[in-house]
Amino acid sequence: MTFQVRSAAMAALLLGVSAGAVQAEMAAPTAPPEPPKFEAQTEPVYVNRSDIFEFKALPAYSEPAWVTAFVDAGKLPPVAERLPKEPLIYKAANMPDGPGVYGDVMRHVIGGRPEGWNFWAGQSYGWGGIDIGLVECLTRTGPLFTVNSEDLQPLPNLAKSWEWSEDGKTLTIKLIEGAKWSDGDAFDVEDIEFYWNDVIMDENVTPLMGASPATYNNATFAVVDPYTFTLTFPDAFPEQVLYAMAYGNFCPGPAHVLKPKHPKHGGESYETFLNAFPSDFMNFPTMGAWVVVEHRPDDIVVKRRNPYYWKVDETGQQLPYLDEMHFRLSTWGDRDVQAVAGTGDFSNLEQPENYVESLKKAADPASPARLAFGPRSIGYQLFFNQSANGWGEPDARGQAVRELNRNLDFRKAVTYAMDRQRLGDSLVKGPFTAPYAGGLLTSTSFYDAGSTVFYSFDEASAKGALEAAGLSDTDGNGVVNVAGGEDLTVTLLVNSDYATDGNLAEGVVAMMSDVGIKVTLNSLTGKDFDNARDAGAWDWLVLRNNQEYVSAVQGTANLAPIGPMTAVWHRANGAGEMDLQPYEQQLVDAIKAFIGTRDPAARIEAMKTWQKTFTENVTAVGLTSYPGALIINKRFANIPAGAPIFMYNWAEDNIIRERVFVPADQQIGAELHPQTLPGAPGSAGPIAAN
Ligand code: BQZ
Repeated sequence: MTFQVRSAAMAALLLGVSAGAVQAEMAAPTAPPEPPKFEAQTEPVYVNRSDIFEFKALPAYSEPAWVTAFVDAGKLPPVAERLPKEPLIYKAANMPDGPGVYGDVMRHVIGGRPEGWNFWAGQSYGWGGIDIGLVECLTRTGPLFTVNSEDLQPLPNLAKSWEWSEDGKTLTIKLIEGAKWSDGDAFDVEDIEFYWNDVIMDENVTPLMGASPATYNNATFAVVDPYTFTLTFPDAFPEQVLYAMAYGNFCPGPAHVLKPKHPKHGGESYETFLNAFPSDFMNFPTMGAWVVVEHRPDDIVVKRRNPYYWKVDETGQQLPYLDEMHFRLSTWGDRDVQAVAGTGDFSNLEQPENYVESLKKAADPASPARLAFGPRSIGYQLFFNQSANGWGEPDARGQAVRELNRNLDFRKAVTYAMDRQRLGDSLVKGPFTAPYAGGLLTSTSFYDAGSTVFYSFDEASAKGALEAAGLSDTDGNGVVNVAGGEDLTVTLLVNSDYATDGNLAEGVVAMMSDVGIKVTLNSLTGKDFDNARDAGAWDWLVLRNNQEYVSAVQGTANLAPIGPMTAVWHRANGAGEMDLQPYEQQLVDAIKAFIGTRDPAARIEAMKTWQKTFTENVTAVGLTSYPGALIINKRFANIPAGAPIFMYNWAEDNIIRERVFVPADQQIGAELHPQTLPGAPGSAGPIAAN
């Protein structure tokens, strides 16, 4: 994609007028433009949480016939002994196609790669749903897109129930009783204790999605009994914390295999703990529905059903229905191509560059896949690194940029210089993209246009703002100069795993050049990008939103620097110090107010305050927002209507894969290890009954 680089500075020079003489008042901020109408193609069927599932004992349970052969061979206990006292039972009435049948496989395609299986020490599994199915968490929020707003609270999961004390400062959490890890080891409070004491509270350990004490309102933890623990908080009724117990945060690992590798429990070092379960370690124990039994690097990861999975349907069939899961190790763009072609089964269509082709292919009645757009829940922002006390260890140039990043006039110059319509059109023409003011997305229930400050595209105002920030092109070469006379050069970190991220970054480079800011791209892939992002090794960052900007209630702690590692744009330096600016402190106060109360009106007000403070101060520059589409192969049943690709979580969680099935007459026989089960942790792969 190319841009005509129109340089006003150059034109001004030709007219004998230095760019610096281009004086301009800054245009007044406005309300954000109304996004083009885009109706989600299917609407969810709204229910209450209790309509989806319950925990209770059934008189009898069943399993795939071929699994019984393992019981007969003495390799497995009978199914009733593999299930908890009261399994989680999915209600038939909430299943779009009712109780299913066993068999078949869901073939994912992902753009990431598994580093290893130690999520708790920060290893990535490659995303794309491979980890969502492997780390089950205390609560669950993905399916909340179907829950009535008046009943909106996280769903129970490994935490079967919870209760607040009278004074609202102690939360007592009851775990599901009698559930087992996929290797048969008991799941109980020992797993929670290890997660809390040796992952969350150990400063030398950072789980993959950065959970820290601040994620849980700095609670204190105590064991009550083998299936009960408490969290005690400084404020009353911080109900928000229940969202912070869903995917990505409170997802306990198998203490029986992790603990011995942890340096506090006899392990050699934090380094060896991190690398204790490399990506060729098979059959790593999980509470999830499927276990990794095969990994061919750069080719495929294969999972087989977990015979101890603790969820059933109302007829007593142990879940999951699907016996096998594939994760073809490719690219994110290829995921779209394979899903519409029918060689893959699932994709979150999230790169607008692929929209037209995918829509064309899916419109064919013979297409193997269904494609349905959801709400405008994908958004990109440009963040400024706002630490000036050493986070990321900048050199002199980088430090000078960070000082500028802390200057509101400089941040205003960047947002005035951003032609968001042009950015969106460069990805895809049509009603999809919308200029995005930054902060909460319009598809969020807490979004309030009246609290959203928008600086519309205006190059003259951009130059005026640069002037106000003390920047002008003193040597007339078209680039403004910093105090020491050098050209202002900014590095822009971008994730090269996605075409969209790269295209937006190139658009930013061109638009900044038009107002005299030189931007150089630092394109990194996968974990290198994640590590650079989290280490603060960047000046500016183009980043696709995480859940907090599309739901407000999931990942809320990340909306402000309330802890040393919460806000992506400002983290603590090596000494743990934070040099927050006054407006950032206001963001912290607003988020603490939001997560510290259960009063709906107070929460709405707190989020309005946050949105106004965030957008007025250009904490980040909103770039573009657009709807994603779920592409699912037509043979799958029990896909909930209106499933968004991204809201409280990604669609891999939202569609509840453990209750998805393929009618017997549509199964494609694509299993790579039919009639096998996971082997012992660390053993070579799947095992047969005989
Ligand atoms: C969805 C998702 C499931 C992470 C990842 C990836 C990482 C980020 C983000 C998305 C991928 C897919 O997103 O793009 O459609 O399948 O995996 O986890 O972008 O690089 O760090 O936050 O979720």
